[in-house]
Amino acid sequence: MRISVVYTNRNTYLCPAPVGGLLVAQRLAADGHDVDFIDLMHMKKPADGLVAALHRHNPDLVCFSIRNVDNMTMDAYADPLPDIAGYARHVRNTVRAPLLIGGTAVTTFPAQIRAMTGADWAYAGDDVDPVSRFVASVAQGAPDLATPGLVYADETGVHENPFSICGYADAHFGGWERIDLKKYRKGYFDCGVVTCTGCPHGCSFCDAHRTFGRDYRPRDSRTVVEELIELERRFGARSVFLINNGLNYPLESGKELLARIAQAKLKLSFSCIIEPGPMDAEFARLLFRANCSSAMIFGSTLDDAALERNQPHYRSADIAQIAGHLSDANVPFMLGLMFGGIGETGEGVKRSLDSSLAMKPVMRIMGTGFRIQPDTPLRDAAVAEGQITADDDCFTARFYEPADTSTAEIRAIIRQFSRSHPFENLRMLGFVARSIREGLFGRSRRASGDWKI
Ligand code: B12
Repeated sequence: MRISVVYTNRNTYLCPAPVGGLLVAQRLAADGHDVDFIDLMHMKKPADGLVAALHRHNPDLVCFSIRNVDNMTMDAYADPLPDIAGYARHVRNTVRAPLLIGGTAVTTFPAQIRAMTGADWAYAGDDVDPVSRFVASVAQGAPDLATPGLVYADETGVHENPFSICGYADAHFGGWERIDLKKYRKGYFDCGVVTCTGCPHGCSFCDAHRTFGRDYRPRDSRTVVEELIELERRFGARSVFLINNGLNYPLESGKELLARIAQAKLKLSFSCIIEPGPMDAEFARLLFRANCSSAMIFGSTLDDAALERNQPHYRSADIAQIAGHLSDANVPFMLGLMFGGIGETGEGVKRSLDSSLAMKPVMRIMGTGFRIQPDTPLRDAAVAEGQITADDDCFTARFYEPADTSTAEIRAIIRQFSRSHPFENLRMLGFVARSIREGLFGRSRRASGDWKI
């Protein structure tokens, strides 16, 4: 069967390459289908580009890979779905092929996005085996409507088959020749590489358990390093993002991977997220030796009372300790602070910002306002406090307002903090200058000792 797989994401912020869409495309190609990958990210005129590509390939099936429901950003809210519904209309007007949609956004809201795009089928989940079997059944002219994760409609209504998140322990990512990876470099990372999925923490605002799984499923560190080597040697990648919910979870597999990356003597550098929790000096040194260009300590507030209600698995002292390890190991790090959860107060925000000064991050990424996600404690709180109704499915974005402060007040506190500490930005300028230099001229590998695993 001829299949066109379309990456519909056009959000250029840090510009993630379509690793999931490519995994699906690779699998369908391995199954013997004639697959064309259409990447809308960098097209100047995406609708025209899509139509032209569809005319060329004349597919029997079109697949949309849809990443974001929205950007979850209160101050500069962006919702790509109306444009994506427009691309779906172009598909219908151009070819007589059915439309199958998937991707993280679809896993979160399969029925809603199916209805919005008019797709024939939506697929929720990360497992490509059912996708492969379903597409085979479509090719045989008898779509298997019992496929796990499939959402479809018939004369009796809309049906949502249950799905599970399986992770990528046995997956081999690739197919990068199907896209122009160099264009992604402009978004800083050539590509993302999955190292582990899952997160058991259940933070009040996060729905990772629904889309990324509850249990850690680390990938084999050898496979990850093979992918890094291929990205560097074959595709000239200089910088990648290691995809997981914190490279330090589980700590030992994070260390094993870092040691292997260091041994591989790659020139490419990587960025990663450090989730507050287990992390030690050895891990920080391994980050340096493996060529980590920036680590992002990813937290919400630094106010322990608010943390207790939103992210009880850590305290502000844990972040200070991690910052210390990273500084000692000479690993530049950013501090991600996201305010506005349950129990946040103006005083707590001020204390958080003040205590972050001693940590000396190269950059603070500060945000305000949590988008209320389905199936989260934050949603329960929003319903209990009358911010949304009990039947709200959260498809339309609403941002939580803490009871003892407001997102407007928090924003004012952040603005005041930035005005009061203008020199904090100098550290960031030095980091940006170094990043640009390394982006232009490549990065020399850090001297590494003998790290055996
Ligand atoms: C890593 C990551 C990032 C990295 C990306 C780095 C990189 N270069 O790749 C960074 C930090 C840059 C980032 C940024 C953002 N991210 Co992010 N990110 C993730 C994370 C943790 C993993 C995504 C990933 O790569 N998964 C692995 C790949 C292999 O899976 P996949 O793409 O989903 O594809 C699989 C399935 O979806 C399916 N599939 C995919 N396509 C198709 C197509 C068909 C037809 C079928 C059948 C199946 C199918 O099969 C694939 C293989 O299993 C997810 C968490 C999560 N739950 O997924 C959040 C997540 C996707 N991000 C999210 C958000 C909001 C953002 C930002 C908008 C944040 C911001 N405020 O700016 C930006 C947007 C970036 C952009 N320009 O699009 C949200 C999206 C939620 C929403 N409401 O839309 C998520 C879900 C996190 C969350 N729970 O809040 N992100």
